[in-house]
Amino acid sequence: MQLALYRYSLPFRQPLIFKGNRLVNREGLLVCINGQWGEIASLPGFSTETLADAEAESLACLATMQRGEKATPTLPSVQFGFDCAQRQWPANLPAPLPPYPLLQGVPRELMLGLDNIVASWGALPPFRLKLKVARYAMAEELALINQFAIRLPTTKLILDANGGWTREEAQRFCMRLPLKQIDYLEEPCAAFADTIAVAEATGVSIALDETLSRQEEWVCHPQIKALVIKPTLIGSLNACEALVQRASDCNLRVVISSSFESDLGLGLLSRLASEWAPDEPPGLDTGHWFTERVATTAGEVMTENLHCLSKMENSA
Ligand code: OSB
Ligand code: MG
Repeated sequence: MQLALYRYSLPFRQPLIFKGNRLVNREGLLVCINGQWGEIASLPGFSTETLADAEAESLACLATMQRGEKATPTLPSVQFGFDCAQRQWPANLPAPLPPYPLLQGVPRELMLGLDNIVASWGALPPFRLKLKVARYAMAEELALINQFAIRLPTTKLILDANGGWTREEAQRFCMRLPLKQIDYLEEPCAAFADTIAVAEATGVSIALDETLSRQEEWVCHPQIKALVIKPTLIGSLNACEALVQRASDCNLRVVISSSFESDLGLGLLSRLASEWAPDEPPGLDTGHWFTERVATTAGEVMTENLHCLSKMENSA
């Protein structure tokens, strides 16, 4: 058995802010078990564990496996990495759908760049487009959304508030949305009960994201339209599959979404998306924030660019 753990650090094109954490580089781990890779990349602001926690648990799990015993990680990012590295991947997955575009930035600047953005798509604008909300002045965010709705009449917008509003703020915002062009709004409020109250008061469709990774209780509701599944935050592939099953039971769409993993992690997530949600464009448009890769375009991991934390081989 061959076991190895590496650490990567990939610079972002521009610093990104995750729930108040300003990140210049994305740091994570890559685990290799008998030639098969997994990625362990807890995300500051979103993961409950730190990268140091994940590294310590990963090394302990590798030592357990080295002794010929079964490792059972407990931290979500470590579970995801070890599960991917040991999974029997299906041989004939459908070709992955391209991710829907994610536009991030200051509304006023996005508004100034709108002509260029629209022109870059030419005659074929995307079916869906995601914008972050609850970050800047409400009037500016609404102005941008309304401009997109007018300029791209065939595009549906996905909005994501990351739980940033009170019930009243969310209601004020949603009353002024062009609802016909809103696909869904992710997590308007921090509490599930507030999110449902906003949906009922305004008619907006909802998707759950943080509610799932925080493992909060939730119930099906006619206005919940989709589950956004971030495997790095959910953890084991079994737990992800249970959510896919629950979505199917409630007739909800499943959107597999990134937590800003490297190109390697994005490739794994893309394969999971084509298996679990073959008809749904995934939320994986985060790779363009990186200026470097961990693997070649052919999928060969460039270990010479990584920091090796452990490398072991035994006869088992
Ligand atoms: O808010 O959904 C989020 C990435 C990291 C942390 C949180 C989020 C995201 C994304 C990923 O938005 C892209 C997507 O879901 O479309
Ligand atoms: Mg989200």
